[in-house]
Amino acid sequence: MSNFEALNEAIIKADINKAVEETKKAMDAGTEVQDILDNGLIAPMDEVGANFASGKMFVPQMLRSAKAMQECMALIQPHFQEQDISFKGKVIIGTVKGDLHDIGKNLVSMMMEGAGLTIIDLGVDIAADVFVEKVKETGADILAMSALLSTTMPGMKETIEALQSAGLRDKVKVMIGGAPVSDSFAGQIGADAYAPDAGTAVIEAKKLLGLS
Ligand code: B12
Repeated sequence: MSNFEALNEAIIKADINKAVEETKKAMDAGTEVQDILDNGLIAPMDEVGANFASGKMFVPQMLRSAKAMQECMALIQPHFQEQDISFKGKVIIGTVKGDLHDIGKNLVSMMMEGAGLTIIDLGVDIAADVFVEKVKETGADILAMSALLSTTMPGMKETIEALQSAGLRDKVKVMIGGAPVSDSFAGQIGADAYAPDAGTAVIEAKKLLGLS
């Protein structure tokens, strides 16, 4: 693992220029993009979350840190393209109703796209009926839902129930993720898969599509 101290600090302090400069430096030095992502960009967000939880940081600061992270993610995104794209599948992705967190969802989209899947990103604050309508309209293979708030997690269950009512549940695989979500929650609400991070999300998507 490389030393990401300066990059971590730039994300925590929301110094976008410095964060971008450090990301470029790491890329120029030939550091693995996965390493930059996991240890340079995602790791400091945990500290941002902890600072927020303990009252050391407020929403506008948290948002600026998130922006800094997103700018850096945009730089490394093109390098996630897999060389051996050997399968195709269509994935609808979105953050559930009432929830505006999209960094993790965007990361999952990015990785899945890099793995050769077609992504239909509905954005944030997506109601169950909108997910269902889009599944019907596009014939997607997978519906992927993200939730970062414990209060919005029930939106995942509602969506699965709405798929059932619309007679679409057996036509689409459902995968879920987000910090408060777990494998056991996935089991409870009848989702087909859960993944704790974007890399595992790609592995699980491939499994759901019968490709690995
Ligand atoms: C950035 C941030 C924000 C930003 C969001 C900006 C944006 N564009 O997304 C802003 C400032 C807007 C924000 C607002 C709020 N936030 Co906030 N936020 C965060 C923070 C610091 C980081 C989240 C993040 O982006 N992490 C980095 C990404 C890469 O990780 P991730 O989202 O977990 O995603 C990974 C996995 O979970 C997984 N994954 C994610 N989605 C999916 C989907 C699928 C299908 C799969 C398979 C996998 C998967 O893969 C991803 C990549 O590896 C977290 C703390 C934390 N460390 O999580 C708090 C946190 C989530 N927020 C929190 C809170 C309370 C709020 C607010 C209510 C604050 C307030 N009082 O206003 C509001 C809610 C607004 C709303 N309605 O959504 C709490 C939630 C507590 C809870 N359990 O309910 C947290 C945990 C902070 C805390 N410790 O208290 N927030």
